[in-house]
Amino acid sequence: MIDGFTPWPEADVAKYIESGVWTNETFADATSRWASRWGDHTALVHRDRKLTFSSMHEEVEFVAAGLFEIGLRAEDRVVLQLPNSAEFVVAALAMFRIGVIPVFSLASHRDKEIDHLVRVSGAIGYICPVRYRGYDYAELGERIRSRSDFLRHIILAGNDTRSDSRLDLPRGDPKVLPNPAADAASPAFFLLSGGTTALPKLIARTHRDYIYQIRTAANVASLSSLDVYLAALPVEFNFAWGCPGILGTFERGGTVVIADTPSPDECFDLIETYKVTITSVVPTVAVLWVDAQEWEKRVMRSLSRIQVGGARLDPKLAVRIQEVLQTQLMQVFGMAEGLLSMTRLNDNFDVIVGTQGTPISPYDEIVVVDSDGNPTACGVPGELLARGPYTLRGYFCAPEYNDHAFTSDGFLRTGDQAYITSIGNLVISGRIKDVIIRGGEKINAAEIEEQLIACPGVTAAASVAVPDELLGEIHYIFLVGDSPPGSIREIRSWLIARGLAEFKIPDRMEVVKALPLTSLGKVDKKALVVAALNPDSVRSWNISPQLQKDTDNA
Ligand code: OOB
Repeated sequence: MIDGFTPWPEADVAKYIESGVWTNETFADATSRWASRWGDHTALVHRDRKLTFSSMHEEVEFVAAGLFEIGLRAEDRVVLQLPNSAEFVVAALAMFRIGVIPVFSLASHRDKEIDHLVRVSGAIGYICPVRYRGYDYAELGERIRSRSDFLRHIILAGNDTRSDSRLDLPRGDPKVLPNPAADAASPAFFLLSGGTTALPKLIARTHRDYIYQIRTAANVASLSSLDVYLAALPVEFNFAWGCPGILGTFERGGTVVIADTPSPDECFDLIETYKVTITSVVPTVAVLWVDAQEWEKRVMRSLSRIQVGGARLDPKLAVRIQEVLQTQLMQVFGMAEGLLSMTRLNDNFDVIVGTQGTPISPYDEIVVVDSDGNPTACGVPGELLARGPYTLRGYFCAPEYNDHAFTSDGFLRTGDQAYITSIGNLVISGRIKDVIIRGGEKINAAEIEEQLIACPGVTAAASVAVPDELLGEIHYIFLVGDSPPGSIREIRSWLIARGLAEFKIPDRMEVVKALPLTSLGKVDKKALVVAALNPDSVRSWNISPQLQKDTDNA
């Protein structure tokens, strides 16, 4: 087992194995099982590329051999940064085949994030397109390699023409391949936490925990081989990858269609063309779809289910989704760390519209606790804790962080505020962790603040989530200093030059004299949100000490 991975305690391992929750199967086994069971049925469609289960399996073998010939071996880590494509899926399955562990980076990540992922995962390889949507990933790869002591292989998925759309993975002779190397208990891939520290923590997902997750989620979503799943969100997002998503669809012999973007234009065409039956989106995408459908009615009769999750879904929008898209809504609360809670297809209207359902597995354990760690009464909000057969027991290589991220009995502190309704459904009612969820993308406040404070002329900074009709939340920053940047454009250039991904750039900024503090001396972010929503309000904290005295004496 690789160093830095936290296994489940032995008693739980025995319990999950005896009960049949975990099996000995790896994703390498699953890929060949799918090919024998579903052979000529279409597995994967992206643009003009179509793979059956058999041809996908063959492709995986060729690419696994290509990666093996380059020198990648079991337990090596490789940062995988490919856009939505059949190649992403093939590359990931090929790595599972030889026991190499991909780290799922977001396509939007840049120097700062990739450097970090390489460092914490100990990656020796990085797979990226040569160029995509005008961005030169080949150059990014070179910069990353020049800064790393151990990153050896930059694997460009493309030829030298630097064309924007063509992705080619290395191929080799499958005869060189050893028998599948990994075992079911070992990590299959790494997801990134949207958590509370400045840079994302790594979440090792093992073969057996994730295979259990995709099967259980496929049951809850009633997937069968007749289903066609549209991967509208980024494929590296846990939601699209396996809740039940791409892998859950394969597991049931269904077809996966991959979209380049979640735009209604593109996705509605794909839904019509391929008779898509199920998809998953974040609330901001759902808004775009509903608006587009109201504007110009499209025939999407095949779409029988839509999963919505990743951020709070307004009940009014939940109603509109069902009415306008004429499909059954499933609310999903999920996290890369594991726990998935979903409304069920046969739940009543109020549950579907107003709650995030119940955990998908009878082996999931959830508790809501108050600030002293005691369980709250029904309907009373507190922090949601989770433990179970597909929820991690420790972040990768983060022993100190793990000490407070988990309770002494192994429950993950989710950082989400929730309550349980009288009939047992979960409602996410707020957030304790300092994260901005902008259009479904997670931005860590501490990471941005750290960057802003490094900016010349800035002495203090706060990054907050302000409610927004369209994006759910927008990213607002407050700066203090003698000569802070005067505009959001300057901030943008500063952050981009620091190598930060573009989605983390703040939407609005305000320069203030001081940041408000709570009685404990921490930055009072609630007061900042109120200030952001009421720009004309008089704020006592935004007055210099001298002025404050003068006001007091007046
Ligand atoms: C999904 O996963 P992550 O890891 O990107 O983000 C997890 C966080 C949660 O802790 C929570 O703060 C928020 O995203 N969240 C929701 C939510 N679903 C996720 N907040 C309110 N309501 C919801 N329904 O976002 C994710 C992973 C798998 C499936 C779906 C979403």
